Amino acid sequence: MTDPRLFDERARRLAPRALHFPRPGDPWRPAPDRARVVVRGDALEPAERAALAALAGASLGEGPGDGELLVEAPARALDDGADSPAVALLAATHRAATAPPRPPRVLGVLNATPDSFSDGGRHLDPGDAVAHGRALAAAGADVVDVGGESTRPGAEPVPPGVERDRVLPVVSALAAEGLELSVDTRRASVAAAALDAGARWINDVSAGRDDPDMLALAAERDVPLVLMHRQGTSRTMQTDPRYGDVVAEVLEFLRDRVAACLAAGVRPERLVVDPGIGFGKRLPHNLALLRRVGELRSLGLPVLVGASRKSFIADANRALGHAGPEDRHGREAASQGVARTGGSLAALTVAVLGGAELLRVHDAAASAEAARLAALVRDADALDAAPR
Ligand code: HH2
Repeated sequence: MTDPRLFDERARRLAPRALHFPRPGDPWRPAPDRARVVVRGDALEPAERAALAALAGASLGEGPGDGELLVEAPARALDDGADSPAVALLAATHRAATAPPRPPRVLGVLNATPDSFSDGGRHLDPGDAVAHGRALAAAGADVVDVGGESTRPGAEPVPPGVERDRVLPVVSALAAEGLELSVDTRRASVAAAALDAGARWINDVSAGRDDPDMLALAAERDVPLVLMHRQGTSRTMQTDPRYGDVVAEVLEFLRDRVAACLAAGVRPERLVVDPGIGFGKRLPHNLALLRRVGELRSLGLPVLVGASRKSFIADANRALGHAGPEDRHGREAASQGVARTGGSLAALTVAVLGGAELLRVHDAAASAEAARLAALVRDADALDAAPR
């Protein structure tokens, strides 16, 4: 359950996060009995530092980033220091990061666009799009994510009327068949129309920054809202993305956006956070976000990862001296679904092992199967609970 302390002013200044991979050889998930939380040292007041240092078995050391402090303590000890705001915040951060993730759910990508990077142009006709949405659901997508504007690097924005006309007939038809739908849009007017037509989620790659009305809409309709990190805009984001510690910066951004949502009246139970793989990130940034996706769980919210078929997979191949099919045949191969399958499933597996609960994918059948298996590996006792 989300702890509001994770989003208050104090938390935003301290920018706490649970550290999952401080050393090679550490386990995939943080040990529930040992808290390992990073805070910004210069925002820690002397009394708070003293309260942390006084915890039984605690140690304060240098954190991974500039000016950061790594606090390690037995989780039990954190309860004893709950009077101190910093200790209470650390306890909440640790609890959120170690809460067992729920079984993963899959969002199938349905782009009713002429120019999406993977399936652009294939589902521009509403009949084709509806058929594909149906197929995604039949193949195992729990939610179908309908978009009418490409966000691929370099994409030009489309007028809202055009976006609405692409999305609405598809949403109406699939909602009438009982599918759970999300609308992938940065515009409140498009989101509102899609909700009226039967969509149940808003997926906003701008995290409510591109349209000042988006957060109020999400609050009023009380629907799930995906907040994604993006550096720059679609047009510019891959020009020269830079970060210090990409995970810390993404986390800080998401914490700010969550706070803005709460201030606008969105209930925390409705929020989902997403590191925005490929949105203003180079290969090392994308890999770090996948490897350390569990740190995003310290916000206490479900994490969504969309890595499916993205170009970082081709970048990884190239970096390792393997030209993938998409390097030889360009976008055509990717659009036929033959490219990047292995990389997509590998990225999804890493995300699930790190505790991602939602996966945005193109190939619903293979992804749902991979997600189930990865979750079974992650949650060793899940098999005992499952019917056989
Ligand atoms: N990625 C894309 C679009 N929407 N939404 C979320 N929450 N997370 C993502 O990673 C994400 C997203 C880009 O992929 P795609 O829809 O396949 O392509 P395009 O943007 O070109 O339509």
